[in-house]
Order: sequence, then C-alpha cells, then structure tokens
Amino acid sequence: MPDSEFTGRSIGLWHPEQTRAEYRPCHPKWMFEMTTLIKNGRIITATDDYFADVFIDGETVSMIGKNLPGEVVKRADRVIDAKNKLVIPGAIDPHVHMELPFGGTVSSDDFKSGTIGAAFGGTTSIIDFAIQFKGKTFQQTIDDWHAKASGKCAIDYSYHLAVTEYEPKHEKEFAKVIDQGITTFKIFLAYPGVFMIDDQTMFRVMQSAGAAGGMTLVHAENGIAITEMINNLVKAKKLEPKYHAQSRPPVMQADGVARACKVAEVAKAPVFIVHVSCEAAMIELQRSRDAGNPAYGETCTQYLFLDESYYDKPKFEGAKYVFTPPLVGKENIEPLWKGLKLGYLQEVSTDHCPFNFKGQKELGKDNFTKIPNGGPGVEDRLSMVYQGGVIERGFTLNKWVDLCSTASAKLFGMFPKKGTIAVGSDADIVIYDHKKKRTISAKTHHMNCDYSLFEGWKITGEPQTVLSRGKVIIENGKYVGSPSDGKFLKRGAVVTP
Ligand code: DUC
Ligand code: ZN
Ligand code: ZN
Repeated sequence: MPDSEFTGRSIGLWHPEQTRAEYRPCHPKWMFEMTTLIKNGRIITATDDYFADVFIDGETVSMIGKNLPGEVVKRADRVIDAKNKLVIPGAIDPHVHMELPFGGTVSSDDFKSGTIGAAFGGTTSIIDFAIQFKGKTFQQTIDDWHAKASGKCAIDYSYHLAVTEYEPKHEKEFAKVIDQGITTFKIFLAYPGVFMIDDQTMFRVMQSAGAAGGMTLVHAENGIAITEMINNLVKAKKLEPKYHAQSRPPVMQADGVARACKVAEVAKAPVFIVHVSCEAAMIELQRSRDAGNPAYGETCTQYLFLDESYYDKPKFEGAKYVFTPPLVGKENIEPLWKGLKLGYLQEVSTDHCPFNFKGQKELGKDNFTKIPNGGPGVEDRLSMVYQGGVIERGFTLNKWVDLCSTASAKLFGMFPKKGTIAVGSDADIVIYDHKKKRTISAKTHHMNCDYSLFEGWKITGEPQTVLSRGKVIIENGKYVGSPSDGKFLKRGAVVTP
C-alpha cells in the first residue's frame, strides 16, 4: 500500500470506536506509531503529584486521567503497569561531550554508547557542545557535529555552539545558528591556546547571542592565572593528579564567574555558568542575579558528592577524578545542595566526558597536565540526585524532576515538548522504581568507560522502563531501541525563570 493512501490519517483523527487493527493494516509506516497506556502510576512533574493513567498516541501524550474511557483503553497496543512506581518526564542532561577530541585523545563514549548509557539512566535528551576548532566556521562546526551524531543516537539530542573564534563580521551567523534550533552559545575562559577566548570576544559573543535571542554559557575560570600556577607546579616537579586541583583553586573559578556575569551585564545579555563546583563561584552568580541580571547556572553530580580527598587515592587512581573544574573541599558540598534547593542554581548536569583509565587517563601517569580532563556520569545523574536530594536531604519529588528535567527544558528552549508530562508533550517518560536498591559499578553500567566515579556506592532508585517519544527503549534492564531513534532537537527561545 503506498504511503499516500495514509495522507490525512493522523493519529489524532482516528475515531475512538475503531480498534487499532481496523485503522492500521500491517504497514511499516504504522509500526512505530503504537499506542501505549501507562496505568496506575504516580505522576510527578515539576509542579504536580497525582495518580492517573497516561495514554500515548504515537510519539505524543494524548490523554491523562483517572479511569480513562473504555474505548480509549481498548485502543492501547501496549499496556505498562506502573503500580507503586513514579512516572516522571524523561530526564535532560544539558551538558555532555560525546566523542570529543580533547587532551590528545577522544572522549570514550560516542553518540551511540553515550546515549544508550543515558537512556539506561532515565535521560531521554542530551545537549552536547559543538566546539568550533581552529579555522572552522560556525556552520562547518555544526555540520561536523551532525556527522558524528546523526543516525547514532538512542535518544533526542541537540548542541550548544561553542565559539572559539569570532569577529564582528560573523554577527549575522548567530541568527543563522538560532534558525537551525541551536539557541545557546558557549565560551571558555579556560584552556588558553585551545578553547579560551579573550574578554573582547566574550563581550562580542554575549552581545550578539543576546541580541539574536540566544543565551551564552560560560566555562568560567581564570585560564591565564591557572596556566601560571600549572607551570610553577610543573617546575617544582609536583606532578601527581592532586596537583590538578591545586592548580585551579575555587577563587579562580569565582573570578571567572564574576567576570562573566559583569561582562554579560554590560552586554545586556543572559548568561549561564556551567559546572559551578564551589560555594565561592555560586556566590558570585547569586550576587549578579540579586542585582537583577539574567544570570543562571548549574552544578554537576560529581560536585554534589565527591571532594578533593579523592585525588589522594593510591596507584594513580586520583586521575579518575581529573576533570575541570576539579573537586574541591568537602565544605562546598552542602552549600551546593542548598543552592539547588533555594534556586541559586537551576539544574544538575554531568559534564559527561569519559576517558578510560587504561590507555587514556594513563597518558598523564608522570604528569597531571597530560591527564585528559573529564569523567563519566550521564547514566548516574537522575538516580544520584534522587538519592542525594530526595532520600538524603528531603527534596520534594517535584524539585527532583525540575532539577533533572524541567528546568533544562525551559532554560534551553525545549519546554513543554520536553521536560513535563502533559497532553501534547513528547512521550519521553521514565517509570522509576524508587524503592529498588542497587550498587553502582563500572561492571554493570552501560557507558563506555572502564571506571565509575561512584564505584560500589549503594543507592535506592532505578529507572525501570524508559520511553523516548512513545517508544519503549529500556525495559527489564535491556536496551530495546535502535540507534536511529534519537532525533536532532530544534530548540526554541530560552525561557528564563
Ligand atoms: N571539563 C572537563 O573536565 N572536560 C571537558 C571540558 C571541560 O570543561
Ligand atoms: Zn567546561
Ligand atoms: Zn563541559
């Protein structure tokens, strides 16, 4: 039967009295457009908490209610019982780096393994960073990232465009990038000679991005002073992993955040500080927002649980925690949680940028400056925030959903398609077993990385079933999707709180 015969028969037009078989003869086009009923679950969004059933038509939530009409229920191709489980919107990790050439090697998860790992962890959308390498235009950079991601992703994906070279003549390019659904730009105030831009470029990027309706994300550290500190440590033959942390103290991050916020203020543009790891930096961000500026930020899972003592692990194992910004003193952990609770920080991401211990982290065996910066995390975030936030600190379930999904959907232009469970939203849904006890381990995780930041940690809570746009992709501990499921997400305007 040719496709054209189905023209106009959108799922929404089906008459409820017809059964699915009557509608859909065995035609490949319809094979994916299943109807699914999620029954008996406790639905949690960033604002609501109630018991109801969710009906999904194809890729979209089409009905939510108690005791849905029998003729609707009859239409379900598939019924999922979510009794005693939480039904939450698919999580969104807005800060990951798949297959990133960095530090003389390439991050070990590509878009396939990384998004499968994410899916196991209940994450149904990621935002990677398309980083402009020397001599590349914005468009070439985006095309290069499409070439890496397209047809490989288990879940939906997007990119922030990381600008490393920018002249005023490129100003028109911002609107073209935004037209393609990439509404956020990133700059680095660290990594001189690789990604770092100067303050003039920071101002220009913020101004151009803001004027075009976008937002600038900042990796905020004082890259120049840090380079001097690194050189001094190397000269003094202080080369073990722990010196990575000593070369980038919190005050250098606070300096970067203060500078980024002040430049954004004069550029009259919104700014978002990525991977805030310490209280000093968070205070600078809060100061700017208190002064009325649209200044926002995130922290990452690792900074909410781990501290600088991990660098003292024997046998070079401290290298597993070499990422930037580094882990800091334990006294920062509670202020970060408090910052999330009170809204000084908007969401939790991972900065997932894994490198295997064997063969990759080992590149820096004799010199911490050669250790590739980054760690794995995309699979663990939702459950770790549940553990640390809900179980250990009494965060509401709504806050958990907000931090792991809704806030990012809003800030990064995906709401309400993503980030909630509502009629008309994409059916990205996680059925979360909040009572399941388990142990995190690299032996059982799905990220392509030979270690876990949380090896042996006992936690409660695990995604049981994961749907991406209506299709079940994780079920009974197995990945049942296919690599072409994930689609590039064209994002819209940033919605700031
Ligand atoms: N920090 C990391 O640890 N890895 C990737 C980039 C970054 O900023
Ligand atoms: Zn960074
Ligand atoms: Zn990053």
